[in-house]
Amino acid sequence: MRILVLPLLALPAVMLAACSDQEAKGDAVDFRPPTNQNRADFASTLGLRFHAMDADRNGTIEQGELRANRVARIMAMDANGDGHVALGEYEAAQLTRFDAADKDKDRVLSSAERDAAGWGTRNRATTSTK
Ligand SMILES: [Ca+2]
Ligand SMILES: [Ca+2]
Repeated sequence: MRILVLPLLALPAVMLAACSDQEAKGDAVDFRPPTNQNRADFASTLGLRFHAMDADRNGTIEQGELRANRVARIMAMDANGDGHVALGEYEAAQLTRFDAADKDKDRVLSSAERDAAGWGTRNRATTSTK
């Protein structure tokens, strides 16, 4: 898994490094390299992201395991209201979120679609944390 994930994480860093000169001059402070994310790739990251949040490794996410800025968004995924977000609940909510953002229904999220949905930056930040 590490072999598959690292190039995906490294590519944006390489692209950002290539743009850093331009950013340093302040010409493109908000510039982010355009990227497309297909649904299967997105789905394949969900388990890792879920387990990264499950600090006590009990297989579910509880409110106390979340950073303050994530509590409302993640705990809203608790579909059965038991106070825990199970992997299945997390995956279902995230794929619903992906599909809602995928306006042209091609199962690929463009940067424009992520930005329009208001979660492009947040999604990249989530992916790049441990
Ligand atoms: Ca937990
Ligand atoms: Ca639950």
